[in-house]
Amino acid sequence: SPHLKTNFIGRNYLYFDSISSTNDYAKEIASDSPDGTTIVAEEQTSGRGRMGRQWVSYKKQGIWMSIILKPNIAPNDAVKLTQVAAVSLVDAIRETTNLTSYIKWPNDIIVNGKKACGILTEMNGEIDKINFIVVGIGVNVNVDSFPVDLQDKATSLSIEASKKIDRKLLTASMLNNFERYYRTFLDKGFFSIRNLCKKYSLTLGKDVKVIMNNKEYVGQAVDIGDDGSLIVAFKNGEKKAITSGEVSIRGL
Ligand code: BT5
Repeated sequence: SPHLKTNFIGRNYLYFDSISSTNDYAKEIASDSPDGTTIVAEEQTSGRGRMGRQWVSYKKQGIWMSIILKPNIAPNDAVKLTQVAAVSLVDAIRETTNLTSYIKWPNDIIVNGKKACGILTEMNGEIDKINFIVVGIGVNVNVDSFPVDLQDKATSLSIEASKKIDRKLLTASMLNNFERYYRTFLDKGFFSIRNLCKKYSLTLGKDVKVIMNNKEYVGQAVDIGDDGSLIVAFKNGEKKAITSGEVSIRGL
């Protein structure tokens, strides 16, 4: 694509008409693939979300892709790449559609209150060393209708913009932005994109429900930590940095 301005992200580009899951395939080939290898499929037959959830990936209606990365960072830092992908998506969506989107921490991109993209970051490595990371990105670009159970929480860019969106332009823009933010993150650390994460956040300032050890707690999201975590202030005055587990915005 002439629109791709990257040095290494997406330079090794593997394209499939149909695949089970680009993340699964990426994990299979990662050890033998160069840094930045990008896998794109027109359709996924077993697209996945987090915790074994399903990801609806209709043929030619979205961007279903995975990026293989081999950074020299601590395994704990892998989650920050979800935030790198999220800010890249918000910029790419604005550049190609003019739509304003927001990050629902940690991995959803929301347009007009509904989920338009999801990110699934997976890591392979040991306690002290990363072998590779796969950042999976699902964007509902031209999906025109969703399964009944998703209709009130999912949307597509074409539905929100009331017009078809060029998937190639959006993919290139996403990869261009991703490489830029990824380099900034590697060179300068997460704090260099933290302000953008805060600016684009839908979660900050909202009441959130946090599920920890099977118990539900209600608090207010007050900050994004310098490690990409969500800082939640609870009623008893305690503040906690949430790095994993489930956070849901009440009322969304
Ligand atoms: C995610 O999980 O949001 C991560 C989605 C990552 C998908 C990409 S596509 C390329 C790569 N290959 C894969 O196999 N996956 C990645 P989570 O936060 O767990 O959200 C999953 C939930 O979102 C589901 O349980 C549904 O409720 C909802 N959902 C499913 N498909 C959707 C869609 N197309 N659009 C919006 N919401 C959806």
